Amino acid sequence: MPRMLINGILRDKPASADGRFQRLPSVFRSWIEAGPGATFPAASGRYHLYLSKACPWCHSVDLMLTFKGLRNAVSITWMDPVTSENGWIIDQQGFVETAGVPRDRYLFEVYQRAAPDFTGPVTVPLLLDKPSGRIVSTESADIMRMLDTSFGEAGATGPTLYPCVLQEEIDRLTGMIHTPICNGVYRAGFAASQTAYNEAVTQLFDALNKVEMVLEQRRYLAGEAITGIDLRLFPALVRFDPVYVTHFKTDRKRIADYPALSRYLRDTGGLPGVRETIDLPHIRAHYFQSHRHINPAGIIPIGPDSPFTEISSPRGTA
Ligand SMILES: N[C@@H](CCC(=O)N[C@@H](CS)C(=O)NCC(=O)O)C(=O)O
Repeated sequence: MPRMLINGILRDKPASADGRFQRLPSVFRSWIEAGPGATFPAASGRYHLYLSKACPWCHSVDLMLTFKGLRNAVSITWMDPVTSENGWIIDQQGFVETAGVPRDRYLFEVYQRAAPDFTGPVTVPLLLDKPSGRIVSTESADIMRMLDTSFGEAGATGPTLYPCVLQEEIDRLTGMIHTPICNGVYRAGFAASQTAYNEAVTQLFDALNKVEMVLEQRRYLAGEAITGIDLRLFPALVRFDPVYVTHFKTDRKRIADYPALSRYLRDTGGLPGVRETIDLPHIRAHYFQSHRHINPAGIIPIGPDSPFTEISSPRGTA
């Protein structure tokens, strides 16, 4: 049973009445700004991220760190692949002692310490301000934007991934991709009624068909150069054939059946530093073994060939 914090106490999440999966809105939405007067000023070494290699929203943030050259500017605590009765478990083996970051067992303890009366979901990604112990943000889109735009004086490299001239187009693409695809796979997979499933899966494939047409014309979503919206779509595509098709019943087509999306997945996956952000066995273990309400025996299916299986499939190590 999924859990959430209610007045600071971990409790079962109430089920939705109509069988539709609802992702609760992020509550922490403060902003890191460049310049001295800010409550949360941009600075190398000041902020900490709690991330999961399995979670697509975290993957987008991880990709932003890579593209902006910020891997050493922000410290990170990673989650274990499989979640528990108490939600996300902190990876103890990979835990790096960091000033201002107590060694917790579960992610919910971070929320309890920073906001003792918090009511809401216990989610990754989470951005922490180490000096104050406050949670800056739990919204991946905002975290990506902050890393992209506020860290210029704090070590970020490269051009913005949300350039002025493309903002309108990126916003249009975000509307086409975020709800129907990135979130749509979850709405299909966690639907508790046929109507809710049908609605989600129809919107999902309508959107994928549209994106396929965009990518027949363009190398990346917004043109010849990669932008932030690519960093949001890519994690969903990486997980699509190896996980979503079976686990979330999104089986009308695979990404492998779309020539332009397949080409894009391979090209983007081949960019410097991108492959290192993908741990397919970890991703597959997470989905198939954490969501026992839709996969009670926790069996990890053999999975298809995908551009990333050869480096990391459990089949390669069996
Ligand atoms: N709005 C958030 C959503 C994050 C989110 O839902 N993360 C999932 C992992 S993929 C999570 O932690 N779920 C745990 C839960 O809802 O209890 C974002 O984009 O940052």
